[in-house]
Amino acid sequence: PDLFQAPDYYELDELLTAEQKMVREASREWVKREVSPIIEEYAQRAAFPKQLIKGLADIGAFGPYIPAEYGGAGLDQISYGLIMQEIERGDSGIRSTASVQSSLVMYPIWKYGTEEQRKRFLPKLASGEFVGCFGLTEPDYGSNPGGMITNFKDKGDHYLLNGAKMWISNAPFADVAVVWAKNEEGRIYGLLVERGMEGFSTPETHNKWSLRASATGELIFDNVKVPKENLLPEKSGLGAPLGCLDSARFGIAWGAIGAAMDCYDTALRYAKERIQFDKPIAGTQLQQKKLSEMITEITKAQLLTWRLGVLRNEGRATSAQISMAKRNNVDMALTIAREARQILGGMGITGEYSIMRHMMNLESVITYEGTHDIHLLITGMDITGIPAFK
Ligand code: TGC
Ligand code: FAD
Repeated sequence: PDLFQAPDYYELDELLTAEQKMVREASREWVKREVSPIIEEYAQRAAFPKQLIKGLADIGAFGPYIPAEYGGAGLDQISYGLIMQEIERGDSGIRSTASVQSSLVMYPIWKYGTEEQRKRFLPKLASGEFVGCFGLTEPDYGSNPGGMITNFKDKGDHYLLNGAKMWISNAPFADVAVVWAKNEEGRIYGLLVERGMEGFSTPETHNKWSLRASATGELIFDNVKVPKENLLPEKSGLGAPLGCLDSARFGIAWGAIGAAMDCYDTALRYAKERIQFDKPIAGTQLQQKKLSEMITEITKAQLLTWRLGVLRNEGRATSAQISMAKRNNVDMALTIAREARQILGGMGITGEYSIMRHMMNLESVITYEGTHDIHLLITGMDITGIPAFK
């Protein structure tokens, strides 16, 4: 059984509304019931549990903040964050699917698309009938997506798309891909590329040690004819994909807390039960130091993220503030996962417990959506005014 108990050391529940708590409880119960019992087996087999798509839609994880008229849950940003926290408490790979669908596929269609595109795609994405993916990263352009080579040419009645994307979550089974490509003037636009279009293929990436329950793949475009009505017209330039990333990174800042909570809770329970030298290892100073530091860091991250949620609800959160939270919280979660694994001794390396899976997953989370280094450089640029990337 999943015995998870969420830590709330500073009684932060008092900062949440009744609706936010209700949304969180529904997600928490769903994770306990549907994710925890099966996730280890899927991760071991490196398979995505597709049967969870319907449940993700039911708890509002596909487009939590997208208005109800387009099928979204119409919730606030903190509710969105809490849903991501609970899902990642189960597994980062499942949270990835929700992040991509909500913030990287539904968000750009909602914000940069036409009314016709919104009506055509958003309700199906919200219900899970369609699954989407987001193609920004290329083999030679990861941290520096502005250098992308993927391009499209105007052929009169359609666009001709060529290029390749790499490391794309959900790619192997996505029905629709939001693809970022340059036009003949070098300006970046988003295009909706649909499965079945000739010249479009999505080979899966195998042999990952991380995010094994999430399917990752390439997007290959070999003279793909994209109908003109599939271009997202309302925003162009690198700021368009980066605006989506703001929303996804915000969700990941919350999600990482979920993974950290699960590791802490597991390690605390184990340490109280595990007897060595005739006493629980939780009674030793060394293990207490680890556990005390974990709950301190989780509490700090919870406060940071709650405040960021308030700012985002008010439309005031800056990209640099989001970067700070993503960077801090993912690093915090990875450090906790590594320490928690040690508390479990040999048991920590097995699939009997969730910790090693979280630890390996977080190695992707600390790299995608902007690496740990890139987010530090974003803070550096924000406080000094000088970009150190180039
Ligand atoms: P730079 O010159 O700074 O900016 C170019 C234009 O973009 C604007 N901008 C933003 N707009 C909205 N939101 C933001 N966060 C923005 N940041 C910048 C900026 O104002 C400018 O606009 P304009 O109108 O003047 O053109 O761009 P740069 O080339 O120097 O790069 C900046 C840098 C390094 C921060 C950026 O490239 C970056 O963030 N790189 C990291 C790449 C990244 O995060 N990739 C993620 C791929 S998606 C993914 O990983 C999904 S995983 C999903 C999952 O499974 O959960
Ligand atoms: P690089 O950019 O080559 O970086 C390599 C190292 O160099 C890093 O440590 C980096 O911090 C460092 N570095 C880079 N530039 C600088 C600099 N200026 N100064 C100092 N250090 C620097 N992308 C998508 O578009 N869509 C997805 O759905 C998606 N899903 C993913 C799923 C997984 C499992 C993974 C692993 C990745 C995914 N990505 C996705 C790609 C991800 O966003 C990139 O891996 C990430 O942006 C880093 O790019 P890169 O791997 O090319 O590393």
